[in-house]
Amino acid sequence: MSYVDEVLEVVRKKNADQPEFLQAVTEVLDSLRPVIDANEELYRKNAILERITEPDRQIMFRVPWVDDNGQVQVNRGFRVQFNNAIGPYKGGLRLHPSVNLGIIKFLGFEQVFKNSLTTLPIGGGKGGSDFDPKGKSDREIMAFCQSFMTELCKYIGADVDVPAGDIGTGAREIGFLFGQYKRIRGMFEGVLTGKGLSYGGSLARTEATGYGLCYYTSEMIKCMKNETFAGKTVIISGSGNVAIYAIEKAQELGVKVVTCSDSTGWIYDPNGIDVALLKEVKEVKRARLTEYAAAKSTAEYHAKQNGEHGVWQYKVDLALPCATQNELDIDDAKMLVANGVTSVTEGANMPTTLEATKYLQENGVLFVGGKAANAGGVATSALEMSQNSERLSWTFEEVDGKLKGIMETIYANISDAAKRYNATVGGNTDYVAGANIAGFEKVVNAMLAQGVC
Ligand code: NDP
Ligand code: 2IT
Repeated sequence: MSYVDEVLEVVRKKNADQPEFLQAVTEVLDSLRPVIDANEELYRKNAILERITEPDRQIMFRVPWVDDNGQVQVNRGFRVQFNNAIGPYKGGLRLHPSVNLGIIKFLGFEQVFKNSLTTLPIGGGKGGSDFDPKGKSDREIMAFCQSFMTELCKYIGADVDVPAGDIGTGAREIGFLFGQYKRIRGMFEGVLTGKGLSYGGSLARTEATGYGLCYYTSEMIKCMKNETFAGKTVIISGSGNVAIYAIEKAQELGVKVVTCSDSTGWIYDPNGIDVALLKEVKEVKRARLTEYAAAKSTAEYHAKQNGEHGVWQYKVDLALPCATQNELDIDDAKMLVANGVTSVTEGANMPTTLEATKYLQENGVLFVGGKAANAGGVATSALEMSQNSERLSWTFEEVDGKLKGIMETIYANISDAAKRYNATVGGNTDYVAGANIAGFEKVVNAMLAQGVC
């Protein structure tokens, strides 16, 4: 049996109840086969694959807090510190009722490769809780965040582990978390990113993931197809941080975005999504998309029903999934291909199932996974860390310019890695393999140099 298959078998046995983690590991190890085969003896001797698939540590803790009725509530908190071979652990905190250890491990595992691709010195980690922020008052959110940080603060620090936002964790939550860290540890340091601008945040961090996704997509279609992003029509899913700023940048670049969605339904607007209205509904009112539809006569609102294709049913040029994992399945992929969609670039983490990914790639769709395409968010977090270290703030243009450069470099590096290993699929460069290989190479070199640890 090959080294990859041996390790996959062990990982599947040890983590049988964590389907998302197994999905992420299977995708990565499968695509690393050519690299592993070329270095099998060295990697086997050093147990590289066993070590890279096992987190350095997994922290789980009780988060008790008091709701507005005086009732004590209890949630489960997580921080998985996956790999710090190339820098302090870095990755977001997800607050969503679906969060469990397997979800946090999949996200932490992917973060290791993504952070390596950014070219910046950050290791991989992820955390969160099964706490549901929806419908909670600001006081309840603060109570939860303070309790969560009371435990988490024992394990993090500016040079140790630097959390940030993810689903359900935005500027408000980061503020409450930062305040509690500062209070308990007595230190004002860059322990979190995505901070407010008045206390160490970076300009352009809010926009970075969505903007970076557009910079990446634009660069790829320029290099691969000699086409411009401008003039294209696209579908975007989600209506949170990543989706909103992907829509904003796409429109700025002359692209028409005709959809957005949330967990209960989606909007189709053939005239293009009104991003100012979407921000008002989602960022200010924290309301549902029905409010968007009520305020916009050209928009159709569709309530989500199982078995429908949602935003994936429309005939457009490109698709940018920006909501959550496994939101694009094989039937959706078939519809995208039938509709002539030419590229799928992931703003979310693992939004496309393995089966759908394979189908898209084999049918000539340029497919780029989130590890590369959404790396602009964490890259800009690393730029926030740099600014905190030198106690300076860069201008929006400076940060945004660096972000654009990083996304173009990621494109070049993953294309180069794919070329070096002849990784092609469906007549295109295999960007999934390219990203995993390029991300892996840097981490593995650092692991080998640092000995058995
Ligand atoms: P937000 O919380 O701001 O928005 C999440 C969006 O996804 C909302 O529209 C939400 O709808 C929808 N969504 C969440 N869970 C589900 C679900 N189970 N089913 C259907 N829809 C769902 O999060 P972000 O925009 O920050 O994150 C979106 C994705 O991007 C995630 O995969 C995240 O891991 C990834 N990501 C985020 C980065 C960042 O910097 N924020 C960086 C890189 C990746 P609803 O409001 O109804 O729940
Ligand atoms: O998935 C991700 O890359 C993020 N949620 C951002 C992490 C970060 O540390 O900025």
